[in-house]
Amino acid sequence: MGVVNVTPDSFSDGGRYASTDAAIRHAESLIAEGADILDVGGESTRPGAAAVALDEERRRVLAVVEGLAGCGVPVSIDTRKPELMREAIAAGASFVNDISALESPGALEVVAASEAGVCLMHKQGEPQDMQQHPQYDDVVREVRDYLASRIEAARSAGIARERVAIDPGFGFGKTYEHNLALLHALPELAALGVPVIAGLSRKAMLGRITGRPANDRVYASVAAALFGAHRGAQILRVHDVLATRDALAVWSALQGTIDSPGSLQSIQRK
Ligand code: HH2
Repeated sequence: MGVVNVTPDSFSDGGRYASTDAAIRHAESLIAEGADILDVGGESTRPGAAAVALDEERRRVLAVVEGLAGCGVPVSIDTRKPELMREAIAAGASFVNDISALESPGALEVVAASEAGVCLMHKQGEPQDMQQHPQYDDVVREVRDYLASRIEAARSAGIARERVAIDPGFGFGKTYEHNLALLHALPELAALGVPVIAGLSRKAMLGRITGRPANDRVYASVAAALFGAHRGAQILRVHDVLATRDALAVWSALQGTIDSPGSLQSIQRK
């Protein structure tokens, strides 16, 4: 899943694709790099970010979603606002990525009334203050139980499991240690029986490990994405599609040589 941030202030690429044209060009380059899905967002949810009004978020993203209709890959709308979910779906989005797991009043109904897929993400608190004092008794159990309850809420509203993916929400009201615990526990989340999305790309935990600023975390992000995939994430939300795809291709080819040694010959022949 390639990230298309149509924002002035996203934490790693804010302002680079803030115009409709720049965002569409960026999206097209992500498709050329091998993105299977595009995630278009008009509100930064980085720690400390202020909320964006509906009109402004709409102005940022709708023309981009429309412009990408027919681009060949599914378009996801990254929003918490039910009105914008509905409008983006009408404009061609076929997936809703909601960091509030459809908790906004009316959001479950909007997705239920469509055929769109949906990502239900866990977060603790709101972007403005979520990193101030994240607290859990048992982060893995609490995140897993929350996601299970949101899958059930979606099902009761008429959204079949086949349309649902879940995401532990790395960095959304989580300390470094919470993020690590969740990364290790991805198999437990995958056991809930729907695809798991992992969004680790360029995030602060990678800065803490490497000491590098957000724009310099490509290698760190690729390593984290591989680890996430290895632990069972089926969708990787990334800024650096080409680097991630190449790494995944090599990793899975080499993995194949371990799982079935015969495939080594087929790689050698290439
Ligand atoms: N992370 C961000 C935004 N949306 N959605 C899901 N499902 N999972 C994530 O981990 C996730 C997300 C934050 O990253 P980014 O969009 O690059 O930054 P910003 O919120 O500053 O625009």
